[in-house]
Amino acid sequence: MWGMIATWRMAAEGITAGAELLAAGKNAGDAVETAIRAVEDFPYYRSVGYGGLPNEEMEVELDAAYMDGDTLSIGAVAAIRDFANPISIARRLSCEKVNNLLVAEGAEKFAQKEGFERKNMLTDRAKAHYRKRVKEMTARELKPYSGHDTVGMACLDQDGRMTAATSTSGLFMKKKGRVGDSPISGSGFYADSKRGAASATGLGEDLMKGCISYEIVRLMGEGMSPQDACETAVNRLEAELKERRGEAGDLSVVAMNNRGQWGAATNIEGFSVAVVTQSLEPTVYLVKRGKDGHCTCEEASAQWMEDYMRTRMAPVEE
Ligand code: SD4
Repeated sequence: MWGMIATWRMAAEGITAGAELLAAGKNAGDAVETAIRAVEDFPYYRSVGYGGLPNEEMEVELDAAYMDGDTLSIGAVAAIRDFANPISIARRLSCEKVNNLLVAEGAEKFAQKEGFERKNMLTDRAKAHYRKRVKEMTARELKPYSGHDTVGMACLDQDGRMTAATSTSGLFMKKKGRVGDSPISGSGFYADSKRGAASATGLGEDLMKGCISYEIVRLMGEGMSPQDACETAVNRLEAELKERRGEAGDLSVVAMNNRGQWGAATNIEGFSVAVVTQSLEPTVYLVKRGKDGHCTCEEASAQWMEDYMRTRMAPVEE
């Protein structure tokens, strides 16, 4: 069995490319890197890679991570600027014995030395979004950009190896130097080939309070299905946050176990996931949470898919 699950519809083309590798017997590392690079390279996805939304100072600072579930090796970069594919730099760092998580100039220096492609990641479109937001901003409340955000994936190859990976420009208008959950092990991602892999998207500050990706993998290790593990982790963390702090931010997660079963959960409206397995063509699902806290995945309609692309590519009205 092989498979991949990713946060948000934007990952559909990426997992399709990754699935070709998995079907051909390639490893979960190559598949997940290929899949994430496809999202990073597509300029109309506003919260990942090229075209990602800038921070308060109008700079695009990117976070990314990679984890190998066989060796538990982790590599990550945070607040890196001007490199085309942060995921590839993160994966390269996972091969090091130490210095696995590098930030800002340190990450850029490493990437430069290793010959990774430099690129100005700030597009005119992202600048237009920035100017629009500056005009609109009345309250200084930071929220995940609505519609589609961090890409996070869990992947299983034919040899039973699992990987997890993330890539994001983080929260729109974040402070320079702010780091979210995405490059932080156990929060934005976790993979253990003996149990499963998980990844998260939403408000990093809250996802980190529950180490949510590790928690999901832990629950799968105790015998829960990926779906139950995702729901349990989201519902418990949300309840704890509400009890202790009066509110909870956006929490959305995906997971796959080492048999290729998958699950997704969310506490928001409009969360979508992209899934492919040996027995399932690449498919986009909308994740809906019922009143009882259970989440169901409904296949996105052709109309929904069309509307999605149209709104993504529509001119930015300033
Ligand atoms: C972060 N979790 O930097 C990311 C952003 C995100 O949906 O996923 N937005 O906090």
